[in-house]
Parts: sequence; structure tokens; C-alpha cells
Amino acid sequence: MSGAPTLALMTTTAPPLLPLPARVTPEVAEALVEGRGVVALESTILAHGLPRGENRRVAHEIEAAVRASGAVPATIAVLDGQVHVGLDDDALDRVCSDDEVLKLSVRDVGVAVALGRTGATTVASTAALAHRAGVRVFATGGLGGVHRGAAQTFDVSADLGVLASTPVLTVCAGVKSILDVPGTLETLETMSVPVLGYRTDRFPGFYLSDSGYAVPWRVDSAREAAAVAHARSLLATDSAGVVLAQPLPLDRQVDPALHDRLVTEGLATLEAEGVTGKDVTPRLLELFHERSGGESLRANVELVLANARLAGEVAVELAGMSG
Ligand code: PSU
Ligand code: MN
Repeated sequence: MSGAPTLALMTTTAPPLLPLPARVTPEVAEALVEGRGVVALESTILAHGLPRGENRRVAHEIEAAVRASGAVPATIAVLDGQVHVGLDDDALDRVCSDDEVLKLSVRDVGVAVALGRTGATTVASTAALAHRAGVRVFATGGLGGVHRGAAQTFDVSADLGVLASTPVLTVCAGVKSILDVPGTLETLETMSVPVLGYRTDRFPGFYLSDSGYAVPWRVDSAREAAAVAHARSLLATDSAGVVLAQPLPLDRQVDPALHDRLVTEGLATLEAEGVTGKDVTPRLLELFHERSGGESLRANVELVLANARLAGEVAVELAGMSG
């Protein structure tokens, strides 16, 4: 990022200015212009992935985790047709409590902006908007991916296509085991998205520390992860993003037997209810939280916070390399 003209484009107090039709909070804009570490955060996990009440507390904790690593959090959402990069307390309150908040993937963002709607951004749309704003690191819980039975339903998350075309490093705990994990890993390979295990050779399974599949690469520090993104940028081989997958510690994962039961029952309920499309992931998460006595929620929150912390470290390292 360079100099003052960019700051002028990003000033939040003025009406939206082209070419970035977004409100960027002064804190985020300044950090970007000064080349400091910034971490994008999605809002769908808040609006549609966590229960009401809990989500507001977690929203604050995620941002605090990014700050604890010395980086600036930039939670992204669309409010009344305006893209926001960085949310103040009122905006976070709204995302966490308003029933009108839609789930916006990349294809929906332009529509929501044009029609003046309000929505939370998924991994796909958050990564796309983060890139547009000049943010290179992103933290989330689990990526969307290839759903089980996708050969029949064609349900493959738009997250994968965006990761394949957007140079943002995404820190996650793998993909939820409600998905077709090997199918998702194959697709990431086909789409030339590198997957790095953080201090592990195994691809994490979100609630589970190990999905049962290997990762192609391992890094052992935030510095190594940042170096990967930096090298890809220098080599101009960074048209795709990087997935940095951090597992829950083994003693913090959800009990595998409970987990298997939740997946089996959850998928059956979904089929019985006829849930499809963008409602699949939120409904499954809701069922998990209801049926696990809070265990899935506990694990979900812990892994998101750990990812936010690691993303903050990577963002700081990457800022240092580019500076
Ligand atoms: N993983 C979570 N919680 C979530 C999601 C993923 O632990 O809320 C959300 C993310 O926003 C992700 C989206 O981008 O679900 C994927 O939805 P779909 O499968 O409809 O693409
Ligand atoms: Mn889907």
C-alpha cells in the first residue's frame, strides 16, 4: 500500500468515494496506509453461525484476539447497501441481532449494495472485499467446501472459487466434517490453492483436530506462513489465496463419537426438512449447537479465537516483509 492518495480514498467520514465504494474505519485505513498488519474478519459466522447473545460477546473477543497479536481487526459487512470494512460497536450490535441481516456470498454483494440491503459476508465475499480494500490476511472458523453428495446436488461452496482467485491468506481450522473433506482438498488442489498445516501434517477437521487427511505442506511459525504469501507475491504466482489450517489442540476437540453422531443426525434432519442452498450451513451449525449441549459451540469459539490470534501474527509478519 502506498501513500496519501489511498488514505483519501479510504476516509470513512466522507460519503462513499470511488474507486472503493466502502466505508473503511479510520483505524483500518490508517493501518493499511502505514503498512501495518490488518486482519479481515467475516460477519456470517456472527450473524448465522453462532447463537444470538453469544455472538456479540464472541465478536468482541475475536477482534480482541487480533489486537493481542498487534494487528488491527477489520470485520466486514454490508449495512444499508454500504460495504463496511471495520465495524464499530453499533454496527456489530446490528449484525449480531438484526433479523434482517442476510447471508451474502460474493454473487450477492453487488445486489445488496444496489438495492440498499443489509447482510453479513461469508468467507467468499469477505475475502473478495478484503482484497479490494488491500487486506491480505483473513481469519475465520471453517471454510465452506464440497458438500457430501455434491455429485448429485452440485452443492460446492463459492468459498472455494474465491480462494482460487483472490490473493488473501485465510486462517481456518480446516473445513467442517459435515463436508466432503477429501473432495474439498482435491478441489483446492485443482484450483491451485496451497494448503499449509500450522504445526501439523494433518488437515484439521474443524471440531476435530484431525480430519483424517494429510496437508501437502506444513509451516511451524507465523513467520513461515507470512513468508509463503510474500514469496508468492514476489513471484507473481499469487492469483490464488493461501489456506493456513490450524487445528484445535487434541484435548480441546469435540469427542469424536459425539461428533459422528451429530453429523449423522444433522444430515438426516436437513434432508427431512428439505433444507437446501445457503441455508444448509447455518442450519447444520444450529443443530450441532442445540444437540451437543454446548460442546460444538465451545469448540467453535475456541478455534475462531485461536485463528484470529494466529492471523494477527501472520499479518504483522507479512507487513514487516513488505515494508
Ligand atoms: N464455518 C463456520 N461457521 C460459519 C461458516 C463457516 O464455522 O458460519 C459460514 C462461512 O461464512 C462460510 C459459509 O463462508 O458458512 C459457507 O456457506 P456455504 O456453505 O453456503 O457456502
Ligand atoms: Mn452451498
